[in-house]
Amino acid sequence: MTASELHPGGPSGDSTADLVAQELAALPITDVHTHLFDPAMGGPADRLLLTGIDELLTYHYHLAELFRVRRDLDPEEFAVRPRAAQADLVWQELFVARAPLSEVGRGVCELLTALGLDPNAADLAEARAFHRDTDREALVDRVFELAGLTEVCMTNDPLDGIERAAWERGFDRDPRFVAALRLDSAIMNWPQPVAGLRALGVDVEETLSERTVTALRGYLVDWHRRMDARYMAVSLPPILGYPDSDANWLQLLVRAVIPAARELGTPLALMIGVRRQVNPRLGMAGDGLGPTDVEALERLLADHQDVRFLVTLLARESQHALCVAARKFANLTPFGCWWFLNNEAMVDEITRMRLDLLGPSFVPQHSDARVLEQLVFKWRRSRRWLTAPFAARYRELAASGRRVDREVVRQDLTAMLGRGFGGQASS
Ligand code: HDL
Ligand code: ZN
Repeated sequence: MTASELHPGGPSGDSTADLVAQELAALPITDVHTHLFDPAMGGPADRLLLTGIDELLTYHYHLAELFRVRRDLDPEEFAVRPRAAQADLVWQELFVARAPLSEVGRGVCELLTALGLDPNAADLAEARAFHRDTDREALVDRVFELAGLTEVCMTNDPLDGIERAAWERGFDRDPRFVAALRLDSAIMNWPQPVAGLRALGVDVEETLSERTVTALRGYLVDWHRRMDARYMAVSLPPILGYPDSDANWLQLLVRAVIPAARELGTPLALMIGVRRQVNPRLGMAGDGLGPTDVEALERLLADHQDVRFLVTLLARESQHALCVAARKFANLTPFGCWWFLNNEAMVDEITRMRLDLLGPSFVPQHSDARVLEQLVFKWRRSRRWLTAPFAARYRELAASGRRVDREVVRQDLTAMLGRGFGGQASS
């Protein structure tokens, strides 16, 4: 990717800003969190690696917007329509009848143009023909090249039967798709996970006994090793409540998950702030957010300073406290502008805050992509949005007399957006 592709307006005339834009454009990036899958695991029919315009337009970000402009629609009735019919209606309502002004709407238009398709099309015939006529491996190659990515981290759940079948069948790994062991299904809403875990031979019981804790820790260690995972991750409600809360998931996090992370020497990603199903009628689009008790996170970090935590918070109002906590605890690496924060204003605000408080020791962004082609617009836009805060800081540094050259910029950006997840030594 070149800076001129990213910044159609051409060079800014500021040599430092242009240097940052060029290095960001050319940087091979590790995407630390996505919901994509190795192509060898399966495709749309298995609900694994999703591709194509119908999957793109039925992404839950678009559906939330559709129901706003079509309050007559019954989301439950809409959800059982054929996926192509859903996509047709999204295209008509959000892209034809009105301008797709939202972040994800503009993103799809940028994607279509990057793929040589017409964002002004009256219908989806051209986009569907392109998807039909494009070999999937070739599409993966094209998308990674257009997005400027080295690798993406998946979200892997052994308790998902379809995904587990792929692991049990075995497949030739594509090194561009890195495993990340996701824990929600194993520790949230206990004792719901018990039946699924026991079906896998994990000797847990309904009580949070030592037997349960030991068996769960063994499950995590075994599957992390089996997947050759890069880290473990879990999404959590806004309030941690540590250490006083008696929430089952907190007990399991402290007694089983953190010891497993320590045993594996692997980072633990905490994605905090989700209020699940604020509006259940909207399905995956029905989740909301809440501010996080960062002081409880600080206590968790303080009690486990030998474990490395990658943390992203969903509430804008919690971001400053997260940066301050990261100044107190080197085992905390803030990452990404997650979900409702993945837009120009929030990325700019949060990145400037992080650079000022932390220097180049955090992970600026991840995509959260659910459909392969989303990587193209999510990463082209993120690079554009990251250019201004980084350029401003390097420009000020240069103006102070400190040398700023291509090597130092490349080194910093690689540490932050490369395999090292923020440039700190792994735990
Ligand atoms: O829990 C998560 O990983 C979130 O990213 C959810 O999957 C959410 O639905 C999402 O896709 N956000 O972008
Ligand atoms: Zn996600």
